[in-house]
Amino acid sequence: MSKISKVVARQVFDSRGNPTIEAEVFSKNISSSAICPSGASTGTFEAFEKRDVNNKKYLGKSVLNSVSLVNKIISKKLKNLDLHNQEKIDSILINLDGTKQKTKFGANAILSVSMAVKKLSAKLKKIPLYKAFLVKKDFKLPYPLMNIINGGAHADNGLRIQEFMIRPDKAKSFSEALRISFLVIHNLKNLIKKKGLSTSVGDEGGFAPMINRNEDALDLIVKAINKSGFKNGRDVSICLDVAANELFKKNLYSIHSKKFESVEKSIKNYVKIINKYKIKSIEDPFSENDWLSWNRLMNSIKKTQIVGDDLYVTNLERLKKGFLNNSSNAILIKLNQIGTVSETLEVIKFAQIIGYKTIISHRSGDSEDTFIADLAVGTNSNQIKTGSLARSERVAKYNQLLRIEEELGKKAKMNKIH
Ligand code: 2PG
Ligand code: MG
Repeated sequence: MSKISKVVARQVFDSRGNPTIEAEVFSKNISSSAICPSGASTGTFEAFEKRDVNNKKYLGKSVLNSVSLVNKIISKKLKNLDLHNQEKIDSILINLDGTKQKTKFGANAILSVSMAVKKLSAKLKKIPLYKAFLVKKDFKLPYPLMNIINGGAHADNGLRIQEFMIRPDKAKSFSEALRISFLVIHNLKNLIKKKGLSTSVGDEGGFAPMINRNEDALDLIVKAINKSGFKNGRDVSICLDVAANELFKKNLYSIHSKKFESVEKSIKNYVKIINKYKIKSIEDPFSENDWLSWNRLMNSIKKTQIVGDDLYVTNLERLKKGFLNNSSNAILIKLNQIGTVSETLEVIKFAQIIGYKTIISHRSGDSEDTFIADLAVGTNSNQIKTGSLARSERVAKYNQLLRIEEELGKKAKMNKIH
């Protein structure tokens, strides 16, 4: 048994330059640390992100109260506990907070500790982190969902849809998946440049050119795929995150243009773009409480992956409701939506039992922490969504997957997406 000797937290900064919390867990003089990410387009039912709203020194964004809660309370409570008993540690953290959405301590404080415990446990067992989750052998690598054009809340252009992604379906290995994505991204950059538009990137590393029609972004991506020598819908697929919470008002949606339209019309337009652009995956096509519309979309399409993000917020109860309602066939997994590693694993296990695809995801405000890369492999998740091949906080996750692929050697196989 290895015991926790102390937990130390500190305020660090995320990729948007906002304060976030890093926790470092010690067992004697060995330690591991983890950094909590932060979303911009968040779901109402997510676990709470605690910030010092009244402290104007950091414009109300500092996390110094959470840091002190970890240093003064959590550290004492976890002292001498068995470091390898993740479930017990997480349940102590959950009970210590005692609220439904972790509003007392904040999911940011709790999660950073929970992740650091997991990392230190693997370190002390002398196993790589990906071997410390659900899968014990036959590890598989996830397909990357690369967000190559940013819109919505992640950019200042007029694009309605938040994320235009590519998935290199043709790839037989992870390094090949990155090579294919690399080619498409570089060709896309040239196409954007030729149009006289800016090639600067948004929060998740995708380009954020000043275009405002979804079709303009989709046409550019199809061109880039073709220019790279691939076939759209076969070698490389287009996938979307609509983040429709942000585009919803009084039962109407402004997804396909600035104009608000009915659900029926929105579904018709979805079907149109799915067919025209061979779109293979759509995340959050409708808002988080609009269960009926999710079900109507599921009944209107056949082969498209429909992903619940804000709908489920990595919460088991909401996932169960979605399953009974036939709302989607995949779930996005974000650790900080629920707040502990154990609860996240519980949701992944359930999703896989009911046949849902699991997609491990970053947040738009992220860091150099690569925990989610190992989590994707260690839970046999089909896909990972962690931005474009730009900005180090995004690329860090892809680089970690390259290391895992190298370590697995000949045994490294890609996961199944179909
Ligand atoms: C999403 C995420 C990550 P955010 O909506 O899926 O891409 O964005 O972290 O801003 O919620
Ligand atoms: Mg999303």
